[in-house]
Amino acid sequence: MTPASRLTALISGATLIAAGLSAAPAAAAPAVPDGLTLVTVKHSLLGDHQWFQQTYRGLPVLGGFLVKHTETRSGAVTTEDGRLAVNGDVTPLAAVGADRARASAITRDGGQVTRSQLVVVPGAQAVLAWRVLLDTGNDSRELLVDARSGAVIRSESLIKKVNGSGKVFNPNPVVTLQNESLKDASNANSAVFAPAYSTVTLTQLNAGGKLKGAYASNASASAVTSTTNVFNYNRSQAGFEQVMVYYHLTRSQEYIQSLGFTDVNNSAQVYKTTGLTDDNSFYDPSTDRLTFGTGGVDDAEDAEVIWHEYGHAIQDDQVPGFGSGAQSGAIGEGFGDYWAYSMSSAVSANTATTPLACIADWDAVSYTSTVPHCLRRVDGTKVYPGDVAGEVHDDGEIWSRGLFDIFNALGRVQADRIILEAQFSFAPNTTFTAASNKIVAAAQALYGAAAAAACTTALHARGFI
Ligand SMILES: [Ca+2]
Ligand SMILES: [Ca+2]
Ligand SMILES: [Ca+2]
Ligand SMILES: [Zn+2]
Repeated sequence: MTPASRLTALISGATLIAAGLSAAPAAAAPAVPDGLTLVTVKHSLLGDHQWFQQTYRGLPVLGGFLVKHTETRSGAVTTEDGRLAVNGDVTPLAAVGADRARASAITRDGGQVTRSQLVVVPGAQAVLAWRVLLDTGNDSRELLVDARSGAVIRSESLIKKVNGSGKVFNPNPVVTLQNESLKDASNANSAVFAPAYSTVTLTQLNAGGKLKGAYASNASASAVTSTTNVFNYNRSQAGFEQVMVYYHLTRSQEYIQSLGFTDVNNSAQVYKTTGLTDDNSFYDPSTDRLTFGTGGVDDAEDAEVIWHEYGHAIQDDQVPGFGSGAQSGAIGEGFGDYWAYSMSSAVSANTATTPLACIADWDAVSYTSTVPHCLRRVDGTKVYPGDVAGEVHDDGEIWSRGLFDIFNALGRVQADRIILEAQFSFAPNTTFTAASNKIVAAAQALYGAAAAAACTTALHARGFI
């Protein structure tokens, strides 16, 4: 680029201040210097504050501003110049129309357009872009769409995220305390539980003091609130389960994103910890909502139950209507248990007292008499087809053992990347064999022949392939 072709919208601050000062007396309308548009005038105790939007060839320059403060008493004027350099030849004519830009934005993030305008994005090579605002239902997003190509340059949430804190079990008190003798005692808190509570950071919260954030949204009755975003409850208080689910869903989604996936249930998962007194929890695909029952130990006091249910939400997001057949239903239950196993592996010791393969160690104390107390295990010995019982949770143990073996052959990160990647290709009514072949193919594509062979070995051992 030749120096002569470089353009800049910046004029000197001295010129501008001079223009402002040379304007009419205070009572008259404020002067509007060239390249700036008056946005608003605010009146404070000590003076007036004129805010200007920087413009370039008549278009707003994103983020560029200038403010002029006039002290009422002395008449002194100070200026803060927040204008930004606009370099390069920005032609203020859009090749891409507003309709196409809006369509690009909706394709990227969904939702409905609330506003669109042509802007200049400043920088070393300034760009003409459409600024499109979207309401996606659980977020408000600002997208910049290149006005030459129609490509989305940037997408950001306009909702301020805050961190809070709260007390949780992580994953559950049986594992943390290495104590298989714990009792629910009708939801009573007691000293024995004290060392089982962890104080954690609640990330991704929307401003507003509720347990609503980027990846989890509390829809429980009498939902707890905190103006300071501190959510400390014990297990006898209804707020405790609400915090448990918020935290463990959010951690799950943050882990998924750390694997590189940006489109695996990447939205605020709605959940309820109230209204169901059964000893059961479920994901409802018709409402995209998780409900946690309070029978026996409150289900949401055990993170492994929360993660199991999130597994259903993950698969339903990846494959609309997933789990419509007997085997795909079992794959759904098996994956939920496996997801609980994988998530728990990051926070659980694998001991003789509480083997990592034991799922829902705490919830299960209410309905099992042998130790360790397990809702199910992921290290069973059942094989397809001889051990198929025709019940999705039971048959899910065949699937979860296959995933367990992949995890232990390849490690957590590779196993989870392979399994999540493969699930995008599962049919809603997939079979053990078809799903196994997708996993082997994903392993081959992501990590090569040795990883594919490890998956084949694990799934062959279960009789699937
Ligand atoms: Ca409770
Ligand atoms: Ca329960
Ligand atoms: Ca466990
Ligand atoms: Zn389930």
